[in-house]
Amino acid sequence: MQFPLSPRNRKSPFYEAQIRHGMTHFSIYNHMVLPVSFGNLDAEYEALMERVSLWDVGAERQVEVVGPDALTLIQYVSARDMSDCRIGRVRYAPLCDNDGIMLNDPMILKLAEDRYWISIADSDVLFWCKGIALAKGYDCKIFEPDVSPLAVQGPRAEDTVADYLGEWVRDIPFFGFEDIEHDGIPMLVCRSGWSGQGGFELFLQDGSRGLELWDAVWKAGEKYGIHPGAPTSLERIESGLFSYRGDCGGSATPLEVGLEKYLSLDRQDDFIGKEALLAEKERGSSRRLVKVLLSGDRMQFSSEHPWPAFNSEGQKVGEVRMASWSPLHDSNLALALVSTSVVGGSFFTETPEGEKLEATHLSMFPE
Ligand code: THG
Repeated sequence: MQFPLSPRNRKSPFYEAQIRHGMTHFSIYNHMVLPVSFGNLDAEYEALMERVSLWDVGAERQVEVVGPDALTLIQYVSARDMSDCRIGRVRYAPLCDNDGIMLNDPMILKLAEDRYWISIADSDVLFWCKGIALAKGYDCKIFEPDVSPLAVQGPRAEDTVADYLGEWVRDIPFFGFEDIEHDGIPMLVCRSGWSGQGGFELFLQDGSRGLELWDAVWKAGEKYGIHPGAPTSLERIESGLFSYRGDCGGSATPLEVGLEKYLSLDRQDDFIGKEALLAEKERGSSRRLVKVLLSGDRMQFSSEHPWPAFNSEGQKVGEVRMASWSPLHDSNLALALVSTSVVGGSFFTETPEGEKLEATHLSMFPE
């Protein structure tokens, strides 16, 4: 099977560097190419855990909201209170529809009192926000700016970025950022990234400088053993980072997938989904995302399809969403969205090849 890329599948400003480093696997994210692997998942995992890994995450698009009603729009679409967020800080903030179903789980960056970037996961938040602003008559501009994040992750990420940009970056707090220009390249330097190993994201603000930025970070990271990589489905499950669509298929609420601590349900002001989420919290969720160990042989890449989950009586109780081999647990590790009736116990799943596997409870996600 081939996957012919076309101009519809946008490439990031770092794309040529991915080809140069021998990218072997990619995915499509926000209609763009998102690198997945350079052919050796073990080496990529090791570089992330022990050294430093450089990721083209340009597919994490920004939705810029600017103008007098920018905060009003942000507050209405975000289930997390952003009203007391300071300039230069980021919050992880689920967006929901009126039924409380999560539409995206972006990071929201506050650039100025009247200017925000919604750094999105894989769904069309631009259209959602434009539609809401139009219907509500909000006075703000909503567009996709020329911004592409490059992630530097791993225990030597800070040394790498400090060698490139200066020692001052060590003082940037988690989910804090600075808007700078370095050697004429405009970028926002943020301590963030979709791994539990620490690091930075450089939000490039001029797509024509992508390869220059990639090469400069690469050069700084060489003495720390920098390696080309990508967000890994394995490490992020181990670290408890949620993947919108991957973990829920676009039909779950943030309460079901363990994101309650990122919701501000006691807010005075209204936001989309508030009533539904409060009602769900009151009656208790009927499903929950859990981390489980899966029996069976070592899997290579993460599973392609969700697999059905069954209880011991053979009744369907949900889905195994993502499964991957975990060196940390020396077992296959999976995330499953299942009925609360089996949460905490074991259940079964069946692969497309007809193999029956047992799932043993490890923890609630994201703990
Ligand atoms: N970087 C940028 N944009 C993004 C992502 C990113 N957009 C899409 C996707 N990732 C959004 N999802 C997440 C999920 C988790 C985190 C960040 C983005 C995260 N969570 C921390 C945790 O759970 O420990 C901290 C959350 C907090 O304390 O507020 O970092 O990676 N640019």
